[in-house]
Amino acid sequence: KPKERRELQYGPLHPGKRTDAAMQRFREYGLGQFIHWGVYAIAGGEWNGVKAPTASEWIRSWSGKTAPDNWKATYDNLYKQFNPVSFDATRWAKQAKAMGARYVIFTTKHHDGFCMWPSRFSDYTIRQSPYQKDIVRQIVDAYAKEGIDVYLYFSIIDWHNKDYRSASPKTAGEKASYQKFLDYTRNQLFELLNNYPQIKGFWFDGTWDKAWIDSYAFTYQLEKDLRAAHPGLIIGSRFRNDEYGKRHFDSNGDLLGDYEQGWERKLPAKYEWLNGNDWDCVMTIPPNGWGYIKDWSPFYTKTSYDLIDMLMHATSMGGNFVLNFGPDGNGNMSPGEDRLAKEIGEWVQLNGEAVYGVTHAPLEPNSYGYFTQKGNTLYLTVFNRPVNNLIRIKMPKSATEVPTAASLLVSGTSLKMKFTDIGLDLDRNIYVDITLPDTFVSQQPFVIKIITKSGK
Ligand code: JFZ
Repeated sequence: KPKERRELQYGPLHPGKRTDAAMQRFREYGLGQFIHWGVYAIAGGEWNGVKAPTASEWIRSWSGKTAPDNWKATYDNLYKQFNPVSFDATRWAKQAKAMGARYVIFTTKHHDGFCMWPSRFSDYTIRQSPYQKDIVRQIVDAYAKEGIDVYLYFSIIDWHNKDYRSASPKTAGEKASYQKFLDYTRNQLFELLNNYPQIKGFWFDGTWDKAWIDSYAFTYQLEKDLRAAHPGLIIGSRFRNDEYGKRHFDSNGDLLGDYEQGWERKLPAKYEWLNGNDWDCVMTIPPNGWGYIKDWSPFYTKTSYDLIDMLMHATSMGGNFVLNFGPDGNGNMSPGEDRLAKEIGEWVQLNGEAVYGVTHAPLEPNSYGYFTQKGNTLYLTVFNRPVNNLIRIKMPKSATEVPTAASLLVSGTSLKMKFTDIGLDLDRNIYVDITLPDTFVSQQPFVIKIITKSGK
């Protein structure tokens, strides 16, 4: 017997998928850039004997044996040294553009509470640092100028605000204090919308505390008001929960927000897991570190090959892939990030047709690589080239589109294509063999472009 649906007062504001232009644009991004930048960049994962094993942006809360007693106070004074003299938003934006990023997500405020814009509602902002200038504005302007859509990361957790708490408020005093925190959060969000009206959305984080979860009536209204103030605004599933405390998906399993925001440093193995929802995957280069890390040498850091694989994995399942950068305290990307941005950009420059504005292709996954689709064109990005140079594609017998021509995207060279009976099976699937020329050598993943035509 089908489970009865729960009557919800604080479920999704937009049941079903959005069809407006802003959301359609989101679906077509393909590749994005995440930037984690704040006071933690000065520490770079290691400061005063404190060494964050991974997540360097969390260093304030690493309280291992070697941490001095006054470590948190030390961290809370680091902003007095935040003076990224080399910061040039235009340089970053141009790099992101060259990498092929179509949107950027920038940390306006991480868990430590430090605001990268001069917030009127806090005394712990870029204005109080020696640098003084509004960093969020520079990012928004420079990226917008490059045609890259801007999203603002915002942490609800705020270790600096004395009214912030993780446990649910119990006493009247606690409740009044937490209400102050909620009002502060609301004020900051409207401040960001007012200051930077070009932004396309918010990327929320730090929303897992019980106090926030219990504030579902407040957060519901807040989401409603933010959307009303900024038509087209995109908010992921990590902002709020329903009245039963269900996060990302409500008590009926329906998505909260415009896209699934839970794909963090992981990718779905099966397209079906996504239930047709929009989504993006945010990914670090080191194993789990979002802020600047001085020394990458203890870690495996992903190569451009790894990252392009993940990019195509994501786009083949209808998602966007967002690569994180953690600039240093002076305002420079690390040399490793510079190199990866360049390598990814070179690849995307050649193969972008298979990356942007594509959808999931309704074909069985194969071991060669990933399919993406645009209208009557299929793209197969090959990561594993078979030793016999023969790519066999299985189409379901129900396929209404059949392949008519195949070529190498990078050169336009047409490829021999034959329907084969070797694979003929009881299900009468259609098998198409594409032969790669022996003379075609590639050190990179490459794309086979397949034109299909209605065959029925
Ligand atoms: C959060 C932050 O704590 C972290 O510092 C970083 O900003 C990242 C993007 O977001 O970390 C999370 C949040 C959620 C999950 C994992 C890490 N999650 O749902 O698996």
